[in-house]
Amino acid sequence: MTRVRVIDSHTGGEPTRVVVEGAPDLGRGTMSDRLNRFREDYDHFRSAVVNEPRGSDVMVGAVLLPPDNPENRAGVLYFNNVGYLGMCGHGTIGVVTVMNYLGLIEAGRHMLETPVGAVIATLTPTGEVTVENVPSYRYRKGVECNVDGLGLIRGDIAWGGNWFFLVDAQPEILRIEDVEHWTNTAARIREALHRENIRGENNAEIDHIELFGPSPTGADSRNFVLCPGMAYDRSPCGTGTSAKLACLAADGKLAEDAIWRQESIVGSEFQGSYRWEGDRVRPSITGRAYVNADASLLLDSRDPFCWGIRR
Ligand code: PYC
Repeated sequence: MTRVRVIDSHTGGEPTRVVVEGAPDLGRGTMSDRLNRFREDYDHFRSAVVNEPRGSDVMVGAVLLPPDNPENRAGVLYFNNVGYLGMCGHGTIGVVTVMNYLGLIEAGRHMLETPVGAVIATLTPTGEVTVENVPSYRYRKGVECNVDGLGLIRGDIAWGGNWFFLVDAQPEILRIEDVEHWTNTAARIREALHRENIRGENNAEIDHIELFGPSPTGADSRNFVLCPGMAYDRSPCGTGTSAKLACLAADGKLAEDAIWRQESIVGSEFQGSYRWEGDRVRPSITGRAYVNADASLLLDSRDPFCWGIRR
């Protein structure tokens, strides 16, 4: 029986399960080297932590690791029900909140390494976390694709630590009551991108679809984000909000340092802003997480579903 200590939290309704003890030894090196090792040799561990019967499709996992550069506070790898994420904004807010819960960090600025670059997280004494994300940019504007049942639609391709296709769904209001409809719509958009071979820079797969509508509560916008494994993000999605900020900046629709209030389909909110860095933007995303479990997962090799139900 193997014991894995995890601390669960949620950020705006979106769960993060942080593995703090019992993760496989991924050796040393950059987070991207360690991610390759994780993917190649320990993918069953990813599935055991986040998939049913211990987890669920919506669970995002994180492994806390010693940093490659000792000047940074920690390294972190993010994963979900079907694979791995380059960065995760709601997850970083969760990780920082968990590190504080464990007494590993106090309020202040903390540099964390991810496979796609270092991010700086600032924790306030009241528990708010601001993540200065990796440089983000719009790659292509107004890309057309032909979607089953919708016809020709247009969207922007942008990087915010993951690849996004951003579609304006105005004037539709994205209501939680219609979540199956929006899941289905976003899934068909993703299928169309695959069918038409529409990709991010360097042929990267666009695995997140982000729809935008008006906010019913006075935020600047409400979004719906379909994640790679068909779960939708309950939070406004930190990397998705970063991609949105990059598009707003590129269109001259939001000034540097101005606050963008991004609401999710469940009504939770992140505040975003950006600074130009060359031809990219450095997004800052603010939100908060709550710790809701401190537990041990038990991995029993006699259990036929010890390594989770995989898709
Ligand atoms: O907050 O960046 C994010 C995120 C990505 C996938 C789920 N949440």
